[in-house]
Amino acid sequence: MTRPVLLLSSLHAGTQQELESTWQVHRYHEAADKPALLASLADTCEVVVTSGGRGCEAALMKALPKLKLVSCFGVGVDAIDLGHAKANGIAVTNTPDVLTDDVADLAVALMLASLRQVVAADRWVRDGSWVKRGGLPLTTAVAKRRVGIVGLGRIGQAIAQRCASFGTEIAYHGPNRKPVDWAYYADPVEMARWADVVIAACPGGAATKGIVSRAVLEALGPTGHFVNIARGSVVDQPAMVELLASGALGGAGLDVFDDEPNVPQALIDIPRVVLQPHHASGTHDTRTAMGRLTLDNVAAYFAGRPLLTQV
Ligand code: 8YV
Repeated sequence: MTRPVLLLSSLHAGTQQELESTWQVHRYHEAADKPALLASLADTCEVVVTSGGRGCEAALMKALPKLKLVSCFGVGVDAIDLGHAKANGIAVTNTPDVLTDDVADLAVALMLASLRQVVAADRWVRDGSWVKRGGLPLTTAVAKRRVGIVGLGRIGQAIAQRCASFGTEIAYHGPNRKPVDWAYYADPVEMARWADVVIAACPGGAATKGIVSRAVLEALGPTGHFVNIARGSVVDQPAMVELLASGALGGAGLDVFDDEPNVPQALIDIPRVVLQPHHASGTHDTRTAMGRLTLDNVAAYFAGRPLLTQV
């Protein structure tokens, strides 16, 4: 109870409750005078807890010279300055594996929703179009499609396995070829030329910024669909919006955006695009499991035990 922990953003309720009943938690995000809070913790605070979305910048780490651990509620650590952490002996932990199934499920749900227009079809029934106009305009079959996955890590592989069960052809792009039977494309544009659906499942950060470029989206074309459960930064969002609006890109299912929670009005205005509020891991089961890992890493650090995960 005596050890201070700096919390940078609100967390899954049960996780935050347990964190606050176990350690002396200071809520940075709610502090009126943030510099004063940091100054008051400078001599004592060894642990920061944050979310994938909030991350942790170098300036904040610098303000806490005793900092030894950043425990991240989320697998993606692109918003954490890993270079600064590494150079200063600050461990960074995350929550891999426990969210893989849910995130892969939502990727597939977005693919199905985009190809089969599940959300537009729901509106068709509710707004009386079925009665007034008859059946929904025809949509696109899933089984015959070619799916190209950008990033064949844990989540990308789980998406590929799910897609395989639908009978789609599968290929992937990433920095390295993997020991799998699926076709590898070193060039994402070439993969998009081959594919009907491109699914982004890679980490965010500098290495993947804009990897789904205008050229990738143009190669996917007017009958192609783009799904993003990775990070908004991995796609050229202005190009994506422009191509979707003009019909040069067929459809999209998006869980992540630049500048969340703000979504461009131009995207909201395209009814065939399926939009989600960055909640691929947002189930009771998975958020509880992510919280357990986040809490257990903090406890392991204070007890001097090995960390359970490390970036
Ligand atoms: C969470 C995520 O929404 O794990 C990640 O990288 O993007 C999501 O699971 C997020 O981290 C919670 O803030």
